[in-house]
Amino acid sequence: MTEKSDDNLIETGRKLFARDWQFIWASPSIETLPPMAGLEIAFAGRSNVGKSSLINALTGRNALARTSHTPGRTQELIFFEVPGKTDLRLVDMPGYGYAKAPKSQVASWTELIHKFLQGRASLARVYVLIDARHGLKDVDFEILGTLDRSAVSYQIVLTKADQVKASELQSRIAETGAALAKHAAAFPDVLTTSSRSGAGMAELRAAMARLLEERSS
Ligand SMILES: Nc1nc2c(ncn2[C@@H]2O[C@H](COP(=O)(O)OP(=O)(O)OP(=O)(O)O)[C@@H](O)[C@H]2O)c(=O)[nH]1
Ligand SMILES: [Mg+2]
Repeated sequence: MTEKSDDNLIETGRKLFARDWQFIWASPSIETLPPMAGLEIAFAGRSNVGKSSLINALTGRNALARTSHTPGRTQELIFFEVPGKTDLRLVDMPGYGYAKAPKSQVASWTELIHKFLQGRASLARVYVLIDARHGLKDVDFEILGTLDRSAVSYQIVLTKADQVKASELQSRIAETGAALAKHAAAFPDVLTTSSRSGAGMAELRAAMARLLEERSS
């Protein structure tokens, strides 16, 4: 099989995300997940890192996923799909770490996140979002550990790149990449994005298009 060129993948990714993405399911618990169909790609990260905003930017929709200034907006596993297509689903997740919510609730989201990441056969990849201003924190390493143990492939995406200077972004990419060396299931390359400016969206869409092609061939 010949490798598709980067340009081809960018175009395939653009088309994939120009489709009519819709909300299909919200699950507050591991017992109420939708039946598996096709591949799932999940977006995980600390509360307020920009998971829901990234899904909106990828799909070119302002309000597909609900966003907020206040950490703790997304409180369930939220599934998106294109009507009539069952090849790919996107999963928005509650955040972990600090949130403006009772401690018991944050603990139950965290348990839900870890359970979902460990035990979902259709989960093909997880994008772990990290705020470009802050880098990896202890709570992030707990998630990476769960993904390593369950052998779910994941890639780090630095978010809010518009908020840091180019030089700071370069050192954050380097230090994040270095920290990943010990993590078996991690992609070594770190992506950078801004949902505000659109930077990095074409590359992230292309990465997902590549995954879909690899898994369906
Ligand atoms: N400057 C900037 N702000 C962003 C970007 N992405 C998200 N934000 C802002 O960050 C805040 C949180 O965004 P959300 O998308 O709701 O974050 P989340 O990770 O889904 O948060 P929870 O659901 O609470 O875990 C909002 O005020 C967004 O406008 C970005 O690329 N640049
Ligand atoms: Mg959210």
